[in-house]
Amino acid sequence: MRKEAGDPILEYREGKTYTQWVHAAFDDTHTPIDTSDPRVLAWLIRRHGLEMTHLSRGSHIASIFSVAEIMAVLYARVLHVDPHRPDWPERDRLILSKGHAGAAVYASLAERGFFPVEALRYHYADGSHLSGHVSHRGVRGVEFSTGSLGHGLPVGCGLALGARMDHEDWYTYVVLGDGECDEGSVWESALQAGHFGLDHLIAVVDHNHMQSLDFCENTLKLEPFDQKWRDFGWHVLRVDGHDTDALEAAFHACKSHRGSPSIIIADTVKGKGVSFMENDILWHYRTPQGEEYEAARRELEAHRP
Ligand SMILES: Cc1ncc(C[n+]2csc(CCOP(=O)(O)OP(=O)(O)O)c2C)c(N)n1
Ligand SMILES: [Mg+2]
Repeated sequence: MRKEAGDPILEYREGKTYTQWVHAAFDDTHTPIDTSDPRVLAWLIRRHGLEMTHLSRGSHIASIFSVAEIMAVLYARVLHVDPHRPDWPERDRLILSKGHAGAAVYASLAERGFFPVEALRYHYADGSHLSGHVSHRGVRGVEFSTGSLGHGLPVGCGLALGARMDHEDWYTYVVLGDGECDEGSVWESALQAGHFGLDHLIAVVDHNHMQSLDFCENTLKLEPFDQKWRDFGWHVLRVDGHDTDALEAAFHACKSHRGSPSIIIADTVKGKGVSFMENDILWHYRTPQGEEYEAARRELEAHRP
């Protein structure tokens, strides 16, 4: 989180701090913000995702929006983590394997007290620890750097296997993209986790049916997706990935399941929350600027929980 005053981002913000700017842009004067409510946290993830990609001229806003409820339920309701002791040995481990949506992790960690929200203004900035893809270097609460797709599940398997060998009771959570499941390493680790019956490993697929610049169906078919995981020995649940109650119930069901690893296939909409970004290939890489930024901001404001 290095980077000091005088950088172009601060000048772009007309001298306002990030926090002042966001509070003014979204008129926070009337509504108390309770980050332990997953619907509120998901909304905060979206608004930071918008601000962070706007400020940095960064990409992947649609990927951030599609995973917002998944991350919010994890950070608000499921993970046993402590912002004051990010290295607490008995904590649960979370890996966002679709690391291009890193802003969703940074926003969650900041809003849950791991580091100041103000630090979010350094996302993507030269010299900043808050790199565009998730980085654990210098960022409290991040377990593992990702961005090169296909690495989160193999590492998650290793963590879960290690925990079992040490007779530890904590859980490992891995969040994957559906396009990411084209990677062979995902299926190698799926096979391994099934073989070892790693019931403290819980994966989630953000199943938005899109990857980069096309639909998954046109790129590499995944169906029958649920059945493939079952065939690899996994306990499979399927939920609406924007329904925070359904997600929370699914996580609890996975935690109490024994004998095999669990996966939640969460059906989502890429770009969820801003109508003109939803299911539009363009918004994988496009950065929100000008009238598009303003329109997105107004839509999010109108749907404040
Ligand atoms: C190994 C690897 N290959 C290619 C890329 C480039 N890339 C970044 S995002 C992306 C699409 C990912 O699609 P998906 O996993 O479905 O994530 P979504 O953005 O839809 O949530 C690709 C191919 C990458 N980051 N890593
Ligand atoms: Mg996808």
